[in-house]
Amino acid sequence: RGFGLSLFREPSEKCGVLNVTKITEHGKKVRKNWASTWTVLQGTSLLFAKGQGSGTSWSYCRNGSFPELLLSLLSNWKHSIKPRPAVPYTNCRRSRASSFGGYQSKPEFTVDLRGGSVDWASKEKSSKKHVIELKTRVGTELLIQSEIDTVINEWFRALSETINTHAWE
Ligand code: I3S
Repeated sequence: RGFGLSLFREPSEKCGVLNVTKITEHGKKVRKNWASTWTVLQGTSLLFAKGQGSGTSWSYCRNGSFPELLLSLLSNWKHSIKPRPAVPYTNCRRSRASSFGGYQSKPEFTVDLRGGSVDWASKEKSSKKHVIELKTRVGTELLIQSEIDTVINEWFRALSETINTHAWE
């Protein structure tokens, strides 16, 4: 099913710095811990970087530009969201994607988007603006946020597209 189409469809691939917190893990509520997190959408997986090491040049990354990173760091500082010790400028080019970018060998955690859902979070979920609520099939809920509306809108579109395309896999 859909094989013909998927042959011509580019696999999703997007990366950038987002503010992320888990709110539920395997159906159980967990304490929020917002952190600025290097995020990569690779196929049907969403990968989040461990705050260690520094990756390769990020000119490879289609979605993370230098001004975008600066803006996000400044805005996080303003909103007291702690930065990761080193933001990995991960290379998200498909040819190198398997290594999760340069020196970054392993993501901190990964979620499978298949069978998940994505929506804008209600005010009850977070007082922040531009918050995406992502629910996975296995009962993990994440909040994903950026102060930059164009950035978060693009992520919303990419996540929705991936989830809708692979809903029945
Ligand atoms: O939904 P909550 O619990 O009111 O979320 C806020 C808290 O997690 C707070 O941490 P402490 O309870 O440790 O003080 C965070 O600093 C806030 O950022 C959380 O709220 P927002 O609305 O920013 O997601």
